[in-house]
Amino acid sequence: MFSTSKVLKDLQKLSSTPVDLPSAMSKERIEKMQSLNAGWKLSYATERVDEEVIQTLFQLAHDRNALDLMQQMQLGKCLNQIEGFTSEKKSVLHTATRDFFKDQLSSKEADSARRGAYEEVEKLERFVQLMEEREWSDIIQIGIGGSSLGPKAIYQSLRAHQKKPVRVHFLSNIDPDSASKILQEVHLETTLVISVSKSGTTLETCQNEERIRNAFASERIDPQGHFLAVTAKGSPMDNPAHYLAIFYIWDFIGGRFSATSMVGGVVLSLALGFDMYWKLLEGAQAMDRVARSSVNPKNLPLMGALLGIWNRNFLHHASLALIPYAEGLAGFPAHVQQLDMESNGKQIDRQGNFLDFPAGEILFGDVGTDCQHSFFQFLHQGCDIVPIAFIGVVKDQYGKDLELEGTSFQEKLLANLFAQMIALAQGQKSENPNQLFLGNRPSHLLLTEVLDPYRVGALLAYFEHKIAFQGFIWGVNSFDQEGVQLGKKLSNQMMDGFRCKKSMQSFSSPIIEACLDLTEDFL
Ligand code: G6Q
Repeated sequence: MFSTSKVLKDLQKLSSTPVDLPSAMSKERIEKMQSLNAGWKLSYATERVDEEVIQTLFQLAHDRNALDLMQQMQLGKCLNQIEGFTSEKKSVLHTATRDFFKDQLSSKEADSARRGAYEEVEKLERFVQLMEEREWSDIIQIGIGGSSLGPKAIYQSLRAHQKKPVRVHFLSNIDPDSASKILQEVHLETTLVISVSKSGTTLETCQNEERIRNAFASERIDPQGHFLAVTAKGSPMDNPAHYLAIFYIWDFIGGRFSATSMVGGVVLSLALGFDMYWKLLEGAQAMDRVARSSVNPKNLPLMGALLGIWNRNFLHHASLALIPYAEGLAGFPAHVQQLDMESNGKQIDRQGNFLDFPAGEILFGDVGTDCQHSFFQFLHQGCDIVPIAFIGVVKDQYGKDLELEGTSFQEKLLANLFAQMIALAQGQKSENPNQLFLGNRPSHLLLTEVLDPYRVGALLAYFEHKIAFQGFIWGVNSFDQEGVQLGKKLSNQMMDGFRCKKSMQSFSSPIIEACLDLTEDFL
């Protein structure tokens, strides 16, 4: 197990005297503790680490075969499994959905996955050309979880580059108001609907598709030329009679890791253009190569993973705040929250043993500077220390920045970002306890030039690999999500309960009856 290794003892010893940031911060430290790759610079001078800690964390990565497992993952080895128990038993090949550029990986599994993925990409390119003739006012992507969050985050991050006037809506929730709101905004005559569900059975997606089809019917519009599907071959949704076109994804691509597959590809290509999607894939693949390259600071996702493990397991901080100082990245905290918490929110290792250390982290976030005016009080002076992953961008996206009082808005944004990092790290001495900042609140920064598809692709893959590395090092299976099943099962029983109530039948369980009775006073 993780906690019996020698390197763990070394790290535990080092963690008893972590770097004191208020005294350690210096120009040299900031200049030294940075690393640039795939368009992104990682600056980690404001983490409570020194060279010895970094080297020992690298030793941990070596001992836990992190790089080897990353290579095996990208080659298609079966890594999504719990040995000796019923589990998904699949390879994890989301990287094959973009392995079309330099230094392609070769194995039977990776080659066949890449071939299949490339066929879909070619089909999509042809389809987008055909669609050029049609003027869509609205696109609705119906899908939830992994079939929504990643594509939505990417779309938002690149919307500034959108040339066509089409409006894009993401419909995920079973809340009736979600569909009602979108239906109020769209012109159905010129609306294209993309239903995205790998399984083709997800309640929210199937019911929302039905709801939108009903809306077409009530306006007497033939839905035939309006609906596309993205699903797995042979799923209940794989029905050509229902859709203008169907694009495929595969079982070895986990939902939350599927943003670069057709799950994101169709909506991004139709809204932003195929070229943008292609560049996104190129950026993601550049980070895939970085992730399997070496154990050193150049491997940005590995560095991010190790810094997180240092904070989580040795400095005992359970949370991580993800704060992009970029409006375009507003959807990233929600997407990375799913990636991180669904992947590593696990209590057992890959052999089925209970962990004797905590894995995963509580991830939340929002864009700066807005959140400086909301939850940053807690981050500066709260009783718990919350490490922060900042994201910064040097140039604005729209090219319409304005200089006022000697600084541009972008400079003001960056000034705030740097100020937060330094304030959290260095703190402030004061006689007045209310104005005392203890400092030693760790953070790191991912910085890039501008949000373009290449860099957004690289950022997306950075988080995918950071989280996979942490899972490899903790020894958990980051690629399943059994934890969501129990709630699903019970919600089906609750729905049966509602049916029984309406038809005055008796309930199968008094607890279900009592839950449904909670609504009585409001009906
Ligand atoms: C992600 C999960 C989950 C999944 C949704 C949608 O890794 O598997 O969030 O993406 O439940 O599933 P479908 O695509 O099958 O509808």
